[in-house]
Amino acid sequence: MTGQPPAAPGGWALRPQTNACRTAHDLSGVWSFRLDPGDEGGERGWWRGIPDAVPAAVPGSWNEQVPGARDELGPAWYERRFEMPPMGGQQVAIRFGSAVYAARAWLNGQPLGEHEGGHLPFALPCSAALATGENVLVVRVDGRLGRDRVPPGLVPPVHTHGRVFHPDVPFDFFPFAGIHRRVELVATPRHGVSDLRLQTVLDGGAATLDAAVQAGDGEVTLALDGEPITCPHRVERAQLWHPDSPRLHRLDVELRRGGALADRYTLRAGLRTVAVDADRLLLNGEPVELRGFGRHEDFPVLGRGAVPALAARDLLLMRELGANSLRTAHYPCDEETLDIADRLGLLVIAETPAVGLYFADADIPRAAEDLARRQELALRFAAELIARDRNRACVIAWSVANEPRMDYPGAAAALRELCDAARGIDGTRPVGYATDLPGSPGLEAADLIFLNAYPGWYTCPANLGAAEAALGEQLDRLHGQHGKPIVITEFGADAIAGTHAEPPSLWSEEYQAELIERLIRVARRRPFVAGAHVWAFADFATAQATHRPQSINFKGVFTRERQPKLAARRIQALWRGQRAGTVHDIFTSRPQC
Ligand code: BDP
Repeated sequence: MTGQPPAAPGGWALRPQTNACRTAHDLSGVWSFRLDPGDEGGERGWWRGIPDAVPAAVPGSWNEQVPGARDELGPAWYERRFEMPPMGGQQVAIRFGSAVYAARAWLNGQPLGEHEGGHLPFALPCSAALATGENVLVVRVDGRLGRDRVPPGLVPPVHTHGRVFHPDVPFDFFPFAGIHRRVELVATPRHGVSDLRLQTVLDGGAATLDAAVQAGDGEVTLALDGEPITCPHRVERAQLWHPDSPRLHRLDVELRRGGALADRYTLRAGLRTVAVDADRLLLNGEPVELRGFGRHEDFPVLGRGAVPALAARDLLLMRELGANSLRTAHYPCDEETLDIADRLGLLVIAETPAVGLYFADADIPRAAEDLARRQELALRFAAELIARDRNRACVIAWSVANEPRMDYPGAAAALRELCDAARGIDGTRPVGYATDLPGSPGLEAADLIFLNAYPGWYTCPANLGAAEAALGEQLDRLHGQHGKPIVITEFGADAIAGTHAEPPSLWSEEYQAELIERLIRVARRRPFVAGAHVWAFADFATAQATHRPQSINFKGVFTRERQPKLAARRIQALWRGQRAGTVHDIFTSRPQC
């Protein structure tokens, strides 16, 4: 065992689990809910319990769930009553997988604490407030937008490509709000195992696993697949984790005091390395081609509420299409999605919630303060994401932002600070940010280039030949300038399912399929292009705008309900090297995993 990792932000680094030493009691279910657009619940004492509430599900966004709440961003109040399960005198906390955007919680009228930032977990210690009988947990969730938040809202249109949405967001997805992921009552031993960091090094056919464990006093022991090990531990003829064979090992960490078991933590670990070597992205020392999608967490009624069935469906469909990769755009995904990716061998680019960053605010009061605060939050959220996901085999790169406005002074320095901070916390994965402005300064700070490009849609629309040429030229230029691997993190076209046109024209399934196929072929002709992610896996809800019919972004290869468009079978044929099957084949062929 080498070294103690520094404490994770918030102390929640280890995901809850239930075993002989730990308990995670799921509080998901039907909670009570009430909007508070006038923000008067605090004065009225709703933290003791909310009057006149309606039932609402957690996890779930309130916007499509509660009638009349679609465009309401809060604040809103949630209440959950529960009997205390046996907790055996351990330290207890309430752990939220994600509340968007800011949350404050009380237990039995006592304040527990607060957390800012969606899509990332936080744990609020609650031992002192817990009652032996019925407990009343109240949570105030504020999803309102602001220039001092990340992602920001209420941004002047000059920073949003002139696009105006209602609600007023500078990003292209609906600002769903609510308690989006599992809430758990978590009991852990005092002075137990508090963090764990794994690292693999390869040497010929062998892998060396190192583990840094942070724990209270006592003797720490490790076991790999049930066999005691000491770290660094060399595995001869290692079965490496890879999309073709996503082998996961069971790693048990035990802490003993005076011979007695004081704590245990179990992790599924994959042995694999990721590196950038000149203009190649290497997985286990070999060049890898990322074939995949950007994926939003979005489904009718649920909004962004996490449901593992949806994640399983989506990731299984990705594998069916021959994909081996996804980007969690534009925020960290649910942890159960990563469980599935680990098992299916999907290579994940994990993105922070820093979408829509901008670096100037002429004529706006508090502009400098807001800018400084956005950067502080972007740094904090990157650290929280890495603390959560750093032991994941499936996570192969960090994306510290999506489409920051790199054409402003100060942007390059801010992105350098973000990339350096991520690399400083985790030196085992490449770091980058997805950019639509690769000609602006900033990419020097990235280990690889994540390029968002829309030839054939936003540029040279309806001109397939020009789109191919434009992408090819852009890729060659970027390669010449930077000599780094390029992943095309977004490209594609909107297609309204059922709209057909021959010859292919904008908004038709044929145009989308043809454009995607042609651009993938352009990318594949260039060995320095480490992959392409189609935008997007499925159609998703946006705020209202004149350029978003039905408030939907139709760039999905599947509809919002997960029905395939023509592009799905064309992509499957390309990526699986088969004749184009029928759409029916996508659903009936045997899983490839
Ligand atoms: C890209 C954004 C993505 C949008 C996409 C689009 O990164 O969030 O959904 O454009 O316009 O620039 O479809």
